[in-house]
Amino acid sequence: MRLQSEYYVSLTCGHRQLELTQPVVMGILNVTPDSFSDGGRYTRLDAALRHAEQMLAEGAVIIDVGAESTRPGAREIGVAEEMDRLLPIVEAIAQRLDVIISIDTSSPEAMTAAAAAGAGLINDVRALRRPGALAAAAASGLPVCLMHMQGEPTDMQRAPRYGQVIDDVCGFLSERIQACEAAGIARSRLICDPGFGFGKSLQHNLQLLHHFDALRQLELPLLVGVSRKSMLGQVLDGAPVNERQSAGLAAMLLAVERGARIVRSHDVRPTVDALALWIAQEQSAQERQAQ
Ligand code: 7PM
Repeated sequence: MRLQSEYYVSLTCGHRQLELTQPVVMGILNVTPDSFSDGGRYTRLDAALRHAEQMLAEGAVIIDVGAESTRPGAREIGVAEEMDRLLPIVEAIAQRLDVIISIDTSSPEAMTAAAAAGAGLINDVRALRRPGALAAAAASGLPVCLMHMQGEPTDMQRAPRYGQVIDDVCGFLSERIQACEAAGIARSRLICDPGFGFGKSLQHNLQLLHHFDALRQLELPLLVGVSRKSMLGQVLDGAPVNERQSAGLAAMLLAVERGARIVRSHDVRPTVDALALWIAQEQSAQERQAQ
């Protein structure tokens, strides 16, 4: 197995470069909604900064900041509220930390404002399907992660259906890649993600994991997000979120073995450690081959 020289291995994220010659970790920053934060704006910002700082120290290369809840069945929050939560945090991290900031958003207004505030990557679970999103992402100049989702978070887990899940997901992503290119977003700016848990049954998720290597035909860097997801709980006979870490690491590593190069995770340190093992065995094999 060689490193994926057939893919674009370096993306320009604003004034930072994302090198994907080895798998990297995207740490998930939880942005607490106002209602759950007792100390108000400053406390919330301070907590977010500390969390970002810790993930950076643990080896995260990207920090993913999301304010809109994509939780199955969640209510949709307005753009104003989303920007209100997102922008101060993006600004604060950009000013203080040497890290690529990813924004988990579908709204064109948030993309434009976050890019101006110092974000380096757009992560859209709706793959730029909202009106104006293609144009906003194109104008930002930033790379974009296109994720597959069937339905909307409010109803996506009701009765997900596919012909062949891997073919349907690949077909959808191909169509979105074409839409991006038509809108002036070069292929060299794109990342793809099958969207584990987004309009998928357990069987769909397991098939996607097993056939993750089929996504390589897209010839773009691949992102995997399985951290703490309910598919892990289902495999573990209903294990709660705080007992899913080991299974999450196993799923992550299977995806990496099959081609994933960005790993989205809540648990940065354990993910970095698991990847260190994968990277070491990969390099060992390459050195032997070079001899
Ligand atoms: C509740 C349930 C809260 C699920 C949050 C979620 C992905 C993502 C999310 C992913 C990419 C989560 C999800 N998941 N972006 N945003 N890929 N690119 O589990 O898998 O974090 S939100």
